[in-house]
Amino acid sequence: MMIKLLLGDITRIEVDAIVNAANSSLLGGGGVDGAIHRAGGRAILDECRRIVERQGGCRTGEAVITTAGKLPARYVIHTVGPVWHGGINNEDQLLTNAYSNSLQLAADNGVKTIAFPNISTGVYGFPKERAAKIAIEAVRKFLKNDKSLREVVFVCFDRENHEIYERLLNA
Ligand code: AR6
Repeated sequence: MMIKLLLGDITRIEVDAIVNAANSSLLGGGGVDGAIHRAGGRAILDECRRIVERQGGCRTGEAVITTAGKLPARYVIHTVGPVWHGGINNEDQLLTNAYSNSLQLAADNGVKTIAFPNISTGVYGFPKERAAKIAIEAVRKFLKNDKSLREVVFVCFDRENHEIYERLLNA
């Protein structure tokens, strides 16, 4: 199958690209963002800085690509999910965009295998089940029209997200 589910740390996954749940500054933070920068080393931040100089960061729902530094992956795709404000701020669409723009950027860079964390479901407070439905739907829709990607891995860090994805993917 093209869609895989894992429980664990995304910095250890051997795929062409891992996706980072970043913020608009692209200059690092906590959660998965912190873990990726810590494990990948300076090279990632250096490239993020150059992107910031060039285009002034990354807007919500958009994505940029950098080296993965010392990580087993080749690239990190940094995307910015929406902060949850109760659903009145176009959060669903912005989360869809974060997934689909990451996938498009991956395909444009020859990526065959890609791993996603559960974007926006940590500090940004997006309801987990709602986010999982959006993630799965965005990935399935993209894979229908794209023949270059071979594998998409959802990497859950917490059991609750893992159980939600397991149920939704098997439904
Ligand atoms: N591998 C996989 N998933 C992880 C890892 C890991 N090593 N560490 C955490 N997660 P969050 P957000 C999961 O808060 O909600 C940052 O400060 C975590 O359990 O990392 O999009 C950024 O700089 C959760 O399910 O990202 C932004 O400011 C998921 O990753 C802000 O947080 C996302 O949680 C973005 O918030």
